[in-house]
Amino acid sequence: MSYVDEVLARVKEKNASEPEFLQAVEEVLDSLRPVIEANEEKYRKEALLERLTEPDRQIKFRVPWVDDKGQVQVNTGYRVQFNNAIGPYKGGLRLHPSVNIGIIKFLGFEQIFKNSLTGLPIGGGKGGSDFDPKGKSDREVMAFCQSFITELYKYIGADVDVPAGDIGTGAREIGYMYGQYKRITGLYEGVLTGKGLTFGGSLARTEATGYGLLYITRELMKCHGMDMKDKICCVSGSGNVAIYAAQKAQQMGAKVVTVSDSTGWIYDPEGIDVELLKEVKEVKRARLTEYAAARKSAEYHEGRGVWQIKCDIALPCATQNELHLEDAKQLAANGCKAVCEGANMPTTLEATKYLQDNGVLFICGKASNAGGVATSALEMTQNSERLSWTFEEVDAKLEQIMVNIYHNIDDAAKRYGMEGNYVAGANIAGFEKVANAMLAQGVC
Ligand code: NDP
Ligand code: 2IT
Repeated sequence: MSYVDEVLARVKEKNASEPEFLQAVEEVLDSLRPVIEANEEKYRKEALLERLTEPDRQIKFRVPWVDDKGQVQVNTGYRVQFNNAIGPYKGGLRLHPSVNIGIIKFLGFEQIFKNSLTGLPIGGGKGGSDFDPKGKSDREVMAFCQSFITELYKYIGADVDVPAGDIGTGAREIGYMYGQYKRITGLYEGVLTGKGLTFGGSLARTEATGYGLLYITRELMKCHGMDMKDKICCVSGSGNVAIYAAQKAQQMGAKVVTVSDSTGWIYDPEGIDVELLKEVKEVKRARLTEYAAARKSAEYHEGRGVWQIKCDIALPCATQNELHLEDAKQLAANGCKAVCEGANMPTTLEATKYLQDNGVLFICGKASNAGGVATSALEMTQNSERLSWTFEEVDAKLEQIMVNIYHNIDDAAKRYGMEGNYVAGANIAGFEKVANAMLAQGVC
């Protein structure tokens, strides 16, 4: 049995109840086959893949807090510190009722390769809780965040592990967490990213994931003889990533005709009104029905359905496994030219394969959504040097990082005879640096 198959079998046996983690590992190890085969004996002796697929540590804790009725609530908190071969653990905190250890492990595992692709010195980690911020008052969210950090502060630090936002965690939550960390430790340090601009946050971090997604998409299109002008884009989600992806796509001359949330989706043939969307989602924290109510050209549909709409470019920006095989078939049949992931692992393995086999350009999230964490690393740099850069400076660095990622993953795929397979390219390019660092640091 090949070394990859041996490790895959072992990982499946050990983590049988964690389907998302297994999906992420399978995708990565499958595409690393040619790299591993070229060094099979050495890597097996070093147990490189076993070490890579086993987190450095998993922290799980109780998060008690008091709701507005005086009732004590209890959630579960997690932080998975996966790999720090190339830098301190870095990755977001997800607050969503679906959070469990398998979800956090899949996200932490992906983060290792994504962070490596940024070219910046950050390792992989992820955390979160099954707390649902929806419908909670600001005071309840603060109570939760303070309790969460009262335990997590022991394990994080500017040179140790630097959490940030993800689903359900935005500027409000990071602010409450930062305040509590500072209060307990007395330290004013860059321990979290995505902070407010008055206390160490970086300009352009809010926009970075969505903007970065469009910078890499434009480079992909350009390298295939196409531009963004007048391209029809379908975006899913309507949170941080989706909003700024839609904004940058429109700035590039494309037309974004859909967005979605967990209850329904919007088709707006005249193009999404991003300012209205921001008002509904960022200010009012309301449902998309409010967007439809305020805009004549918009149709609201219950359930899921954005991938039925004919488009040139599809940008899944909501959550994992939201683009299925039947969606991939519909997109390809509608002449979609490119799918670039804004979310983490939004496309199922079968859907990815179908797109790749049917001539649809496909960039996986660990490459195409890396702009968020890359800009977090730029926030860390600014915090360390106690300076803040202009929006233009950060944005220009972000764009360069995304263009570099495209060329690195393209080159890596070509080196192994898989031209155009950007999934393999991303996994290989991300892996090479981490593997070299792990081997150089000895058995640890
Ligand atoms: P937000 O919480 O800001 O927005 C999430 C959006 O996705 C909302 O519209 C939400 O709808 C929808 N959504 C969430 N869960 C589900 C679900 N189970 N089914 C259907 N819709 C769902 O999160 P972000 O925009 O920050 O994150 C979106 C994706 O991008 C995630 O995969 C995240 O991991 C990834 N990502 C985020 C980065 C960042 O910097 N924020 C960086 C890189 C990747 P509703 O409001 O109804 O829940
Ligand atoms: O998935 C991700 O890359 C993020 N949620 C951002 C992580 C970060 O540390 O900025």
